[in-house]
Amino acid sequence: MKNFMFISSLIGKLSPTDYVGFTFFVGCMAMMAASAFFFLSLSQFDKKWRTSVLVSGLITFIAAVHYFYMRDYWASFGESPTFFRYVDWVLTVPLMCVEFYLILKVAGAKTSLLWKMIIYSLVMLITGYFGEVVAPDSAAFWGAISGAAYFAIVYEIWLGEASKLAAAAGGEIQKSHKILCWFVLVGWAIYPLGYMMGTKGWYNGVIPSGNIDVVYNIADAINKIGFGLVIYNLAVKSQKE
Ligand SMILES: *C/C=C(C)/C=C/C=C(C)/C=C/C1=C(C)CCCC1(C)C
Repeated sequence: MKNFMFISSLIGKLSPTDYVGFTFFVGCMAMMAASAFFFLSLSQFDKKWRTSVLVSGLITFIAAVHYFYMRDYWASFGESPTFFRYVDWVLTVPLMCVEFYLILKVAGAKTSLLWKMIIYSLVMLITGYFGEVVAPDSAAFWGAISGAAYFAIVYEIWLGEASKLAAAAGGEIQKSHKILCWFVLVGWAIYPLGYMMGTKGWYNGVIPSGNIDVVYNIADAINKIGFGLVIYNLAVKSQKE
């Protein structure tokens, strides 16, 4: 009994009716399982594809560690772990941008594309953090800058240099690039919607706060694991050719 109480004081307890907590818990497991899958598959790929699949695994692994903390934070304080979410995003979103570069390298992508994408994503997340946490009174202002950086990423991959490189590469690479473009356009759009719903005077009455974490948790699973699987699939197919 003593041991049990010791453990439960270390690990926040989840109530069976806590659906937000449940999605944190499931998110944690899903991210861990996906990481194991990507890491254990590495030996089947040659050098050219190994890095891309490794990065897929790093993205879900970093998320798994954050989900472990976020689940506990939620269970202990009943609050949205906004800070941990942003730390997670600041590490994983630039890595997703790196994936675009890695698969386009065969078509001659230059490191300038890599840096451009990383900088856009950092601007998007840092200004978003300002609007959500540091200066919520000017959430609209920071949200607009963040949104502009988001559109810069969308432009780059749909119409800019990255899309031209994908067209030049053709075949499986072009097909996978297109799917990843959809992830960014549709899957990533959930986050700014959540931001607007959490901003007073906008739509914050639409979804009770707390439930927005359910939306983020489901979006994260799709965006991180799904994104990684597209790359895994591309690596498998390209290796066969
Ligand atoms: C795995 C996590 C992902 C893919 C997170 C993506 C996050 C975004 C695309 C966030 C975007 C935001 C805006 C475009 C404006 C408002 C502030 C943000 C940071 C929520």
